[in-house]
Amino acid sequence: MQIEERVITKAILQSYYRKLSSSLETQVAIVGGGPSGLTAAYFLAKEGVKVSIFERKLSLGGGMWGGGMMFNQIVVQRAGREILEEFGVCTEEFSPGYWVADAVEAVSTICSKTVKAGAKIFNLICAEDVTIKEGKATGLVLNWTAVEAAGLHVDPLCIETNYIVDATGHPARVAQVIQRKLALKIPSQRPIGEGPMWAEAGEKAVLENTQEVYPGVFVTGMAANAVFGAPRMGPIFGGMLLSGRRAAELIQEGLNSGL
Ligand code: 48F
Repeated sequence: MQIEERVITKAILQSYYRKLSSSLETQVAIVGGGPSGLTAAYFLAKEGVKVSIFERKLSLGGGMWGGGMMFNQIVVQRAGREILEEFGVCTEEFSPGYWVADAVEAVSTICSKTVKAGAKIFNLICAEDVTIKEGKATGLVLNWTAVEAAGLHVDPLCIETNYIVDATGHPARVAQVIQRKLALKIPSQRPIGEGPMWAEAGEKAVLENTQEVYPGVFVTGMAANAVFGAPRMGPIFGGMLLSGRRAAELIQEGLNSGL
C-alpha cells in the first residue's frame, strides 16, 4: 500500500473538524489545561458530561511539569494523594502527611485518563473573551494562540456552553475579562490577584474559593485564589486536584438541577 500525503492531510482535517464541530455546543467548557482544569474535566467526563478543554499552549499540564523551581517532583497531602491514586499515579510517603510524585508521570497520566474518560482537548487555542447574554455567560470566544502571539488582526470564533470554568491559573483570565468588560468587580469590590505565599492557608482557601463567581462561570485552582485574593501555595498540588474535583461536583449539581 502506498502512503499518500493527501490522505494523511485529509484524515487530520476531517477528524479534527468532527471533534471541534461536536464541541460547538457543550455542557462545560474549561479554559486552561493545568492540573485543576484537567481534574475538573476528568470528573465531569467520567459522569458522562460533555466537556471540552481549551489550552493556550502546545502542552497540557500547566505548572505541574516543573515541580518546584524545575525540580520535577510534586508534593501532595493525604486528600490530594487520594486523587492521584484515582488517576493511577504512583506516590511515595516522604514524611507523615506528605507524599511525593513524579511530575512527568502525574501530568502524562492525568492527561491520558482525562482524554480516555471522554473529555475533548483542544491545545493551541486560547479563550480571549466570553459571550454574555442577559446577565449569564453563554459561551467562549476562541482564537488560535498563534494569531494572538503574532498580533494578527483575525476575528475569533465562538462555542456555546452551559458552564465555563476558569482554570487559567494565576492570571484568572476569564474572570479578568469579565471584570474588565463589565466594569464589575467579581465577586467582591477588589481587583483580581493572589496573595503572598502561604501553603497551608492557600490549600485550605482554594477549596472554599472554588465557586460560581458570575452566572455560568466557575473558578478553580489558582484562578480561584486569585479572584478572592487568597494566598498562593507553591509546589504542593493537592489543592489544585481537590479544587478541580470540587468544581466538577458543583457543576454536576447545577446540571442536575437544570440550571
Ligand atoms: O497555571 P496552571 O497550572 O493552573 P492551575 O491548574 O495550577 C496551578 C499550579 O500549576 C501551580 C500552583 C500549585 O500550587 O500554584 O502554579 O490553577 O494552568 C493554567 C493553564 O491555563 C492556560 C495556561 O497555558 C496553563 O496551561 N491558559 C491561561 N490562559 C489561557 C489558557 C487562555 N486565555 N486560554 C486558554 N488557556
